[in-house]
Amino acid sequence: MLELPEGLKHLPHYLGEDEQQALVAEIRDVVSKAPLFTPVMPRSGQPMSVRMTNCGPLGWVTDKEKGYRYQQYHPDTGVRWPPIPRRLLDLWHQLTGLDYEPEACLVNFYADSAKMGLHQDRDEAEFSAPVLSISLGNSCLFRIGGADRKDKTQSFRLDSGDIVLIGGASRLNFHGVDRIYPETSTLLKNGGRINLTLRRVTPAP
Ligand code: MD3
Ligand code: FE
Repeated sequence: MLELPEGLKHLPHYLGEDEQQALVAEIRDVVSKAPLFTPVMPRSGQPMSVRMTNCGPLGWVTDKEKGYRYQQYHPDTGVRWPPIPRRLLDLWHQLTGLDYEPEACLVNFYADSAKMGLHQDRDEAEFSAPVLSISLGNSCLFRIGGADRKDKTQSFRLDSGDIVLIGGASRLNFHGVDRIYPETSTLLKNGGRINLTLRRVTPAP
């Protein structure tokens, strides 16, 4: 019997088809105002295979010179990120039970060939708040380990409409996306996968 890391909650198929479709429409609107960009690794400038954008007062960005950070503006257009859609804020309050709002919603878009290497999320100043993740479109193979890169990892599949809440002891665990499973969802006409993560970045009020 394998158990998920303490503090990680997987809610399979939490969102129904209609709510998933509504979210995709809202994300398309976000992308029309804040176009997807290709993030690069600090120092090496190596492009990642995932494309990204954000909504909310702060957005996660990266470039060769300044590295990983949160900022108020889109890195290419210099325009402030669009607001987080009400539907996502409602889900945050319902699922976290917190009365304060998330500040960043990172939108990851995976083509069917994209993946994300094992990493920690540690660019936030507030680790007591959980991260809320929503998967849309094709399924993926998600991997999570421990707080040390060498800790053993376990993998499970995330399907469209699944929600993962990452808090407590698992908040600083290494994790990544090993692969996308093509043609496992009809939600996105051109395939691929979208992952949304809602995050508190600055200390909670
Ligand atoms: C476990 N995204 O954006 S979401 C990321 O599917 C990221 O796009 C993946 O890793 C994706 O940073 C995974 C689930 C998730 C999000 C944050 C975590 C798992 C996490 C933070 C700590 C531990
Ligand atoms: Fe992450």
